[in-house]
Amino acid sequence: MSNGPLSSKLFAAAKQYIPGGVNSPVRAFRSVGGEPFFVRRAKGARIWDVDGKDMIDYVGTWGPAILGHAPLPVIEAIHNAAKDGVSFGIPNPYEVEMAKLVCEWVPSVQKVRMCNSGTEATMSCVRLARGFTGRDRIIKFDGCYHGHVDALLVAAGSGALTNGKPDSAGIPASYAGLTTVLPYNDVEALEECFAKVGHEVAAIIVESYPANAGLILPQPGYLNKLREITQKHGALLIFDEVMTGFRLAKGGVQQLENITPDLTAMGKVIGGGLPVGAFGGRADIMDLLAPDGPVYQAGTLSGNPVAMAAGLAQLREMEKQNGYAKLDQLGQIMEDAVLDTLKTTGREYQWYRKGSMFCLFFTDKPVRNLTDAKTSDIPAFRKFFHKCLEDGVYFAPSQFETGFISLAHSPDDLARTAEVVQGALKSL
Ligand code: HOZ
Repeated sequence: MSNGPLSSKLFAAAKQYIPGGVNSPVRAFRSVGGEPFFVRRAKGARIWDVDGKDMIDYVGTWGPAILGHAPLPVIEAIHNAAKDGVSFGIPNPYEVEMAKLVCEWVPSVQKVRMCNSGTEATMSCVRLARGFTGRDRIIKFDGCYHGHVDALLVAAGSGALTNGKPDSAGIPASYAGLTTVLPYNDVEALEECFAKVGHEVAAIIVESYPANAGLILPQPGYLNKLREITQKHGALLIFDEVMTGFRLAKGGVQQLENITPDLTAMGKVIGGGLPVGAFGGRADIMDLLAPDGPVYQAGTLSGNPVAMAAGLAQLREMEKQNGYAKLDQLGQIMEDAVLDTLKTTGREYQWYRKGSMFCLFFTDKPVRNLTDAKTSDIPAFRKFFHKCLEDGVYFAPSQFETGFISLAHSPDDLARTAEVVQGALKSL
């Protein structure tokens, strides 16, 4: 699909002043080809580009828009907070309310600190884990993305015990070498790794449901295994719930799976669409943070009153509307329609969904890890993506991302989406 003239003009200008024309690489549409559209307005389940085209949106600003775009309670909370000042750099009452709510909602969190992004949250969890254990090695999984933290931007090794290689220029190999990458959902590889280097491991960090390589779900018992093996070897378990936290349940995956991680990284939904992250967990670990302890972490805008007010309003509205149960119902409607469409179009693509998060992998192979996900037919995905966009449905511009349904998606939106998806699959 070619872009409207205003989007094209803006992209040309953006490329002169912003690297690649974007402020985050996935927005550049490189993995689907073509150019990004520029958004003028977003409301409910829809976004409008600068050329006036409207689309049903399943990106939802990459997760935060759980009530839909620009929900009234959040917008009012932002206005009310902003009238009293947009940043103080000294404690404010909203921060205390937010901390109390997070500790009440997220089972493992006894203390929490706010920051400004998911990247800051995971980075701080890793630093805390190293400070607490006095060990350096971190284990992460193939296909899990934890923001652009140096130590976590590490390519997946093909062998289970391969030490990390930097996945980005600018990261010293010696630094990345402290990260071990394992295949997700592979108990044998995990046991082998701990048998060799368990005494060096500060923490396992895992996206509780990996949602940055499409959506990959854990095999039964796998997350329990991570909990057991870390406990046995004196390492910490860090759940990255930036994508799943406050989206799948009040207490995220740890509530759904009844697992107690030591630390949790949070973000996205908790900020009501404003830039927010948070990390929390066991009080004895969190108390190592400055000013009480020796692990330094800070931020001028952390606990920002406007962001806190927006996040609190969004979370309270979710509770008021019994949002998680409703989102699951909407997810089920979409799932039924997609499975039906796959049957009628004779495609054996793999569909995964949990609540309001979903992914259709363009492969007939069940997806348990990144290697499986990479068997997807990327050219077919590209065609599908552009056909959907042309017909007014915006999915993430990459096979390796997750889709999000919001409370603003109506049954009519979902029915229209099903028609568009069917048409796009038929066109392949
Ligand atoms: N997969 C990313 C969100 N967790 C996409 C958003 C971005 O990098 O801008």
